[in-house]
Amino acid sequence: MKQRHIFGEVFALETIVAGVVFVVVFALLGYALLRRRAGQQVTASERAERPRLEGYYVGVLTAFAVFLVAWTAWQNHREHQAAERPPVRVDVSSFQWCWNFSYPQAPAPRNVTGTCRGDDLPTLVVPTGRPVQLRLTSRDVIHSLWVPELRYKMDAFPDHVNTFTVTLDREGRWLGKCAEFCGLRHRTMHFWIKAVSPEEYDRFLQGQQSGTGQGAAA
Ligand SMILES: [Cu+2]
Repeated sequence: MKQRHIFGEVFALETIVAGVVFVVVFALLGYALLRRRAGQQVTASERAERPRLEGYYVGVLTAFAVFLVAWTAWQNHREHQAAERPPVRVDVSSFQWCWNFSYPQAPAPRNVTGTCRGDDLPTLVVPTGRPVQLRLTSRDVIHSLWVPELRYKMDAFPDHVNTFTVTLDREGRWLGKCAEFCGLRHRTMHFWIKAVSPEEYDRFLQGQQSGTGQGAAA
């Protein structure tokens, strides 16, 4: 899965950079502590400034920061690149405390929802190998759509539509959650995302196969 792969790269590189900075800072701290232990007859330097060294330090930090921001923005751009062909569109609406998925391209209006109580979780059905554009909004407070396995999370705001496109390259089913605290039953606000073959997806759109878990379909 492309987005999972890209986020994996971003996470790995940023972890390496953070790890190196951590080790360097602790090494310098340890060196300073050991070298300047109390009781040692070390004369303090009379020099109050080291402009050149400080200049290098600021330069290296700035270079790291600029690189990380630019690289992350580029990866984000890669991940959000426009699809070559018209995407499958799903309108995702979040509410306290569950989800609604509607499929405007279905021959007849197709809507999937649930109560998010117990096993009554709605299932977001998508085809494999085709770009899927999710249009995400909220009916009440801010929620956040999060699929940990796919490493994807995006906020859902009332009166605003956030759009993102994903392409899933294999069939499967993954648990999605709400990642923004939204009230009493926030912790049970789960859903399934299920990737099926394009043929099965077409059958689903035509209402020949529920594919909706226990969520209600209409
Ligand atoms: Cu929530």
